[in-house]
Amino acid sequence: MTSEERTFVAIKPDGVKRGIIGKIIERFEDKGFKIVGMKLLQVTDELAAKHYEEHLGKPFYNRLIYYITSGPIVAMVIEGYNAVESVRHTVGKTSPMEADVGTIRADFAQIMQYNVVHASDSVESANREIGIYFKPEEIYDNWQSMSEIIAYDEERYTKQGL
Ligand code: FUP
Repeated sequence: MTSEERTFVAIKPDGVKRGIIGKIIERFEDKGFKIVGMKLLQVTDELAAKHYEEHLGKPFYNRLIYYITSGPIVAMVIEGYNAVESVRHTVGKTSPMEADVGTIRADFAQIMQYNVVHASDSVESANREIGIYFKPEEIYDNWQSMSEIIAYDEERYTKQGL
């Protein structure tokens, strides 16, 4: 069974600085996900601490905060079927060396410290992260994406016994 979900994605400062925002967004659009929120913003130390609170105290924490605040990010809310897992699959493993070829991290990054993109790892994290970066009125979902057209077709076919 699949379910409609929302997840939080960010193109990190290295992605913005390298000028590959368009290429990364293209991966999500090509997959058929629906982008319902998107903005360029500078992450403050306070915001970074909230986002990465689970990593507080880890050896890489300070560098992680330094990196995520080193320039603007593109924050997105993405909707789709099993969006959390599916987006993570599209993004690839944390380390670009281990990520499968064809994933964003494998194709655009070399090392874990600069892995270009963030994606929520659970529905709970997604809700928390969306809440940190977006106000409800900054999310626009009153339009039909391909996934919704697919869902509509699916419902129609099922009803018709096809
Ligand atoms: P992910 O969910 O794949 O983004 O990975 P994590 O939440 O485990 O880690 C968040 C970020 O911390 C990663 F994107 C990169 C960085 N990190 C390190 O720099 N070193 C580590 O050992 C683990 C993570």
